[in-house]
Amino acid sequence: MDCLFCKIVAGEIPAEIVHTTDRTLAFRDISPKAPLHVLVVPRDHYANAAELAAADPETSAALVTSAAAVAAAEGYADYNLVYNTGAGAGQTIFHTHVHLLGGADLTGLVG
Ligand code: IU
Repeated sequence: MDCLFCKIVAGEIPAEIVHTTDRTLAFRDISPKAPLHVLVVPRDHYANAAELAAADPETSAALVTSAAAVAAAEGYADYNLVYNTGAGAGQTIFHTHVHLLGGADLTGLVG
């Protein structure tokens, strides 16, 4: 399967990795949209967050705990987690990932 994030997980494509667990990998987004913008992905390939949650709820939860660990390590008590699902919602990489955003003001959008 030709999947960019599978290749990052496999170490075949470089990324600025900031956190790893046996289930997850977290790396800085190449085109950051906030002062802190990290992507957390499962090591195994699932197309989107719902598919991951249905197949492997422990790893789905691990994405959130990994994101929280990164936010804490980077000094962000407050942060946003965003899962784009489907091309119409802006998903461009179909290996599920949660965007960890710190220092972004999304309050007018969702709050
Ligand atoms: P999306 O939710 O599928 O749109 O998010 C994909 C993200 O992957 C997006 O924010 C890109 O900037 C990011 N990205 C990356 O970090 N490294 C890459 O080589 C590529 C995309 I291509």
